[in-house]
Amino acid sequence: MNKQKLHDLRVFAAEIRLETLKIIGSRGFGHVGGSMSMADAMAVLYGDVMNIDPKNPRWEDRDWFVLSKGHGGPVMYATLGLKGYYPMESAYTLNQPGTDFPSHTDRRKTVGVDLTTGSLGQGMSEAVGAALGSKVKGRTNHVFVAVGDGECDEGEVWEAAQFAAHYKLDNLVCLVDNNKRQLDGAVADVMSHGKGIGAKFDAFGWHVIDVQDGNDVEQISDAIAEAYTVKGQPTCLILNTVKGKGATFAEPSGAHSSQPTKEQWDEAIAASEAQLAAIRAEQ
Ligand SMILES: Cc1ncc(C[n+]2csc(CCOP(=O)(O)OP(=O)(O)O)c2C)c(N)n1
Repeated sequence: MNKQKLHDLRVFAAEIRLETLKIIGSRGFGHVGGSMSMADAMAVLYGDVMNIDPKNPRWEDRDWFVLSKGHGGPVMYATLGLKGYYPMESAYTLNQPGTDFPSHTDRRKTVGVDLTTGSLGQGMSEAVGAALGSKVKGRTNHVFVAVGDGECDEGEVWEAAQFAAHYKLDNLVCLVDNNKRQLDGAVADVMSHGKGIGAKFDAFGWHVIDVQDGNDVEQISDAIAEAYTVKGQPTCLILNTVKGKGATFAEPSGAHSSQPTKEQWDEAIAASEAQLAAIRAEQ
């Protein structure tokens, strides 16, 4: 990747982090952990990879993105706002009565959200259906789906994975946000994954790419470029991420949801602004 593009994607990821904090901060509490771990993947998808048109969100031939771990809604709202799908301020009504920005993503409410999610596991099936539908219609687009490592406890994820491999859905890319934590603590303690989530996808017939640092935009980008070369199989990216990445009050503990004090919010937003300024100054 050329230096300018790398720089732009790192800036975009830092902008997404800052806006994610502001969006959740407007409500005072929410799923900071699993939103922040996804910021770099969102930057690569929406900043470079995906063929989309914010002015025409339902354009039929667009690439699709499904946030199966729908509780990460804020990172999606930050990304779509920065892409110009709506004025960012409208997302500062997160989860308030009458809002178009519920805590979990809803295609009927938020412009740019392709499919509704929140019940873990279901988004994976929805994405598989969208990918199959694209094939049936002869489209050349791609469908991306993000699942959590805790979400991979759901049997539905594996039914969908089996189906996707059977139907050779090489237009489908699954990103596993492998941040090692879920709601109740460490994934390894709550429900371990045997030889690993990647080994499972491999056994189900997927092409699997282990992205050592899932918070590195260049590594994510390289992995997606590889996914685009794979024929006859869906691809799974294991993104080894950090839960709460970049949120001063959440990263050390890897908390699932957070309700920090006003001072902690102010500190986190100031740190995130400083981080963005530092990345912008690099070149
Ligand atoms: C079917 C279902 N069961 C339980 C929940 C409640 N829930 C929301 S998030 C979560 C943990 C998810 O962990 P993970 O997929 O690792 O998410 P991340 O750490 O990336 O935020 C749970 C159990 C749910 N949303 N859906």
